[in-house]
Amino acid sequence: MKTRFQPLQGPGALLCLIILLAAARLEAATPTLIWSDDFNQPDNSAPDPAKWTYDLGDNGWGNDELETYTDSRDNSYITTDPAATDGKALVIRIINANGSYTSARLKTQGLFNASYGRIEANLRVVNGNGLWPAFWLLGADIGSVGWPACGEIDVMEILGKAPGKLYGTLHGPGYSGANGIGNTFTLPDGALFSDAYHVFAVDWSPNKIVWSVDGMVYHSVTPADLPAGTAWVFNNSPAFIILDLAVGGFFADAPDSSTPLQASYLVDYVRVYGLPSDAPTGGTATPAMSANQLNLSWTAPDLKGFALTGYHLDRATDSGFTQNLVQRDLGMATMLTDSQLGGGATYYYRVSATTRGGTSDFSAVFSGTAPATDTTPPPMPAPTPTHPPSQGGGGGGAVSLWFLALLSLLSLVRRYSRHPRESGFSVCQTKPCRRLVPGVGVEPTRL
Ligand SMILES: [Ca+2]
Repeated sequence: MKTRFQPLQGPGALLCLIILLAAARLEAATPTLIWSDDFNQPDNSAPDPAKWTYDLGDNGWGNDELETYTDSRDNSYITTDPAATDGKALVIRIINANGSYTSARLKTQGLFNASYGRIEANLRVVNGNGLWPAFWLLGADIGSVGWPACGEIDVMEILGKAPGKLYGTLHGPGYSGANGIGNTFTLPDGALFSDAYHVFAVDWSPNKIVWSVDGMVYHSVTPADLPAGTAWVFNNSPAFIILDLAVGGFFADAPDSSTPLQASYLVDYVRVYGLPSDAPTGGTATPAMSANQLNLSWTAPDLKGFALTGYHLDRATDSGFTQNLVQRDLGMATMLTDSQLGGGATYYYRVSATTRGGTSDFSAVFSGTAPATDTTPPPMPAPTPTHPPSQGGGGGGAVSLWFLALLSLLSLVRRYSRHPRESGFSVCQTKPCRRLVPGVGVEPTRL
């Protein structure tokens, strides 16, 4: 069970930290899986509608393509595939029916946007002249700024006429279409990407995007690689994922009689990992007014669009964090009191942020010396009561008044009990007695 540092509640808060002799454990900055689809639903079912939607139609898609995209199960469905890591895969199938092509283009637009991190997919592409499978990203702001200002990251494009060659390309304003900034990777020994699954990925970070296949980096772009005067539109600019199988057009060339009438592009999985954020800054450890306590604080880092889930704090009695190391996972507060420290001892701290995108690096080390004595000012003297205090605070005054009223009432009862004929109050026991309630003018109920 984990114990916790406690958020600072107030100057008098006494918040305890039990010192544990924890083994040294440096927290690595680990990417976190933040979105994925393994396409492991029952055979012939649709791709998860919570994750995928469709582009539909036959408008050529800016490339004079031939296919009509549909949301039919003829063109996209889940299948059993022993070659997939989990035995299940998404099929995107292109069908040639008398020269009319139907296919599918799935996208996460409006459902999920990727940002900094690793975006990867395990894919088995197709072989055939004119076919053009792809795995790519478009800036989520395409609706407002248009293309190519939204930015486009082509993680994988492979042409069916030469499926041993992979294209990775970046498109943006001033470097789009044929002027995109790309590179290629060709499998050795005549191997084809259509023969087996391969993992295609980009690692996207501020001012840098890196392309890889099966872990081998073959392309990288930074703002320094852009044409002069053009803008890098990939910082703080989330993008949605697209998987499609096109045919024909400017890039892929036309299909011919050798092109299969049906071809299946297989998607084992798509996974998105977040990158760690920057480290927290401005850490301080200042003596508290109470003995044996330090007040800690720091400043949240730039989270780069990832949601903060908390902080991780290390404390030790040496700056190398090898002596008396204590490690805690905290909430989202950036102030807390560390207590039950050794008076006069110096403690060293470092803090990292935990986000949906992973754990950040540690902050710079900060330290403080816990006070040995209590410097809390003496409490204010209690005011002298002007009348005897009553129990129960503010309600005590009311109790006292009721008590006095009851005594008065008993006194009246005793008085009138000795003179029943003089009373109009409660002693009309043998004959009717009329008495108006003052100010109301109605008769009371006769007893
Ligand atoms: Ca799968």
